[in-house]
Amino acid sequence: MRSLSPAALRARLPRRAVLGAGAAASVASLLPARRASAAAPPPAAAADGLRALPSDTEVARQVRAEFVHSWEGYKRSAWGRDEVRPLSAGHNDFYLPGRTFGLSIVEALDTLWVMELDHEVKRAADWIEKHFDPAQDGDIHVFEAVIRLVGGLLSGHLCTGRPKLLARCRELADRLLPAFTASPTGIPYTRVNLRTGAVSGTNPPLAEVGSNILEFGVLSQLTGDRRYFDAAKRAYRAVLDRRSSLDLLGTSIDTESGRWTDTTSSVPNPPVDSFYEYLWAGGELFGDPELRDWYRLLTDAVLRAQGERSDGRLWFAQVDQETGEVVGRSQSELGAFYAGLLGKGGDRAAGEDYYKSWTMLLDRHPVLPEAVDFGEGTILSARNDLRPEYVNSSFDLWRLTGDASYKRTAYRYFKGLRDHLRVPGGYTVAADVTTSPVQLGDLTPGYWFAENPKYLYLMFARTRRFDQRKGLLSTEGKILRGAVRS
Ligand code: DMJ
Repeated sequence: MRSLSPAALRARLPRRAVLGAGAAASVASLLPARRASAAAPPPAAAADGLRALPSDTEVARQVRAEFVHSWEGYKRSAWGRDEVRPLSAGHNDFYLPGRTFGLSIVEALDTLWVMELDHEVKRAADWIEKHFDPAQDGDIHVFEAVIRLVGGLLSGHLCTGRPKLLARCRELADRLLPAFTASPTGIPYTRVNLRTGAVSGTNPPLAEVGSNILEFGVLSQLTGDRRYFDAAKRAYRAVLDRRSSLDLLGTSIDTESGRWTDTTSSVPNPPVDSFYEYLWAGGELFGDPELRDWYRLLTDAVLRAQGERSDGRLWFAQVDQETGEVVGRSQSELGAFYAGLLGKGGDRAAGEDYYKSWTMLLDRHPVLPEAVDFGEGTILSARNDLRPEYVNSSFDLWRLTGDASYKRTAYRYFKGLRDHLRVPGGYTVAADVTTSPVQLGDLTPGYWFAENPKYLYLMFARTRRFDQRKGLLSTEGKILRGAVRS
């Protein structure tokens, strides 16, 4: 894999795609009063994080304690339901109103295991084996079922060895499969009724088209049944066949006609984000040369057409897939995962630079806002949905480089959440991170139990249960390779 230096990347950017001085000045308004530069002392928050970083063992202990705090909150107020509302002690039905898949239990399973909370692992796995119902009568969101439930059951099986978890996983996957097999193009429908198999929803964004191949591929490996992997690969091929002359993809596409319904290339923002992550990871996990080639081809095009540098910061603009014309400069926090992906995919310098852009925001907002406009230098959404993407990249880049600075920024991220989003009932989302105190919402999203504490724990704990060299996690933080049972 080729590594792209910042200088090379800059040289490859089309002139019109590089921000002018005016735009650069407005980006600066996202910076703290004391600007970060190589010569200047680090901003207060960074210096504090550096001074205050305890030993790895101590950080791992703190992270585990905070995970247990939120897990106990879920158990107390919402056990068996999808998600907890930690302020009101209520719950949220994530998939179907009035129904439950025990989402937070499935999400937490491998995190509980990796943290050696074995009594809780048994309790969670017992609940799933007894109560998890993959045949409920309702139209379920296929993508959210694959990355959270199929992935959670798979990793739960890989970590614990319990065969019934794999059986539940396979039954659910079989019920999701019509979304792929009923499609004339191979591009999946967005919803399927788990009981009847009826499909609906013909306008999936790319994340929903591609973010299946890891879960379906591992399921094929474990069962010897190729149908899952083949369905996921067919969906990828259908989209790659429809790339533009610039080798760019759009944002959403029609299941039945195969025509683009949104021709904006919006990498790494949602709703395309994990489409690209799964290309790289699929190539890695299954040794599939086509997936590897597709990742390289598309990533070269994205770096060429969408990368923008301003004030030394790297961001990604939205462009028309046919003309390359810039149509927007918004950046979602969900896109922060891309720093780690670029690093893993061979573009280490670009990945590290993109990570720095997000760290600059962390200097200013210890709890990151959901979205910014890097052209205007404004916050587009001041919410925070307890997002894991920044620390996902800390984890990926630390594993790749061994650079301790990623531990320091990860710890600052952790402290920001603990200082601002911890409540007696666990951890909650924020309605506005720009107010003091931060204005809180009332939800612990299921992914919290799968992602943020796990990335942090795996960075600091010297656990025997995870192989740092071989380990591979899904977009939902599920351990799909590298769980060490013994
Ligand atoms: C998670 O469900 C997954 O990481 C997904 O790929 C998109 N992001 C959410 C959490 O923000």
